Amino acid sequence: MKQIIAVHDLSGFGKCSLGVVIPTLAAMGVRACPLPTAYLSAHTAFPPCEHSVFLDLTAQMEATLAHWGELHARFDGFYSGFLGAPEQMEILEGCLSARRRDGFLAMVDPVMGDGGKPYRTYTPQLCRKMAELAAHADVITPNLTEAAILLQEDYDPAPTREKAGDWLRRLSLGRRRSVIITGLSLTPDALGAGCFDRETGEVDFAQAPLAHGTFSGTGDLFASVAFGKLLDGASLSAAAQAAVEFVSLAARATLERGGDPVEGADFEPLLPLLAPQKV
Ligand code: PXL
Repeated sequence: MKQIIAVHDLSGFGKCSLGVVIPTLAAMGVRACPLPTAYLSAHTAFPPCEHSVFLDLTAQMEATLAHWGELHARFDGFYSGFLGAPEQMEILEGCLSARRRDGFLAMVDPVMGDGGKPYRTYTPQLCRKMAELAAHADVITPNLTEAAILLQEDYDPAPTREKAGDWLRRLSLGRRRSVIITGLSLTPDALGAGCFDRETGEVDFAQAPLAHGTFSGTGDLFASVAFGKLLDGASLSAAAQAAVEFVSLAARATLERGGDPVEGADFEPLLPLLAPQKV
């Protein structure tokens, strides 16, 4: 069974981050060992209140990695998302350089913002650190807001194919990493992703029916499915297509049930669709 390090926050309410990553990868036959960056009482799309909890887990991350080292735990990959503090970057850099070996897959979802704005807890310093961490990745999965931050460009909610292709190539840092930009819409009734595969040097687009609404956590759901597929040996464009279709299905099912998009997509009943094919 493949085993990976999953670096994200744990949010108590609102489906996102480790609450999405662990069950999704489990459904795909991958054991995700959580290395939580922070505990939040609810994700940041909910307004803060006097009781909101944000517990920075930087110190526990360092100790946890040391413990895993003593246990000689072996990992097939690393997937990081929401970071809790700039100091976590050095810890993760050390974690990656110590564990890299042939076949190890490092994916960084540079979670920083959405809708053209950084999330409430993301300072400019934390965004700079995220860009440094992403430089170590084999694959990155920014949304359009995060792509603009990484490239220091103005946010564009609807780039043309040509502009998206240019951003994808530039984000690959001269083919050092593959790139999937999420939240790209090529026609009014579709939403999906664009990808640049460092192996082939090709740009490709994956699209699926649009579900109207701003869903929390769908970037995490997308990245989890794409990562599971890549670990299973899928090409970048096949992984992106599978992820786009699964997120679209979960978002549409949520709307059909009258669910609230801010609470996230109801992906749980659909997880059996991700099960690896039995021979
Ligand atoms: O889905 C990205 C994400 C992860 N973790 C937390 C968030 C968000 C987006 O809002 O608030 C805590």
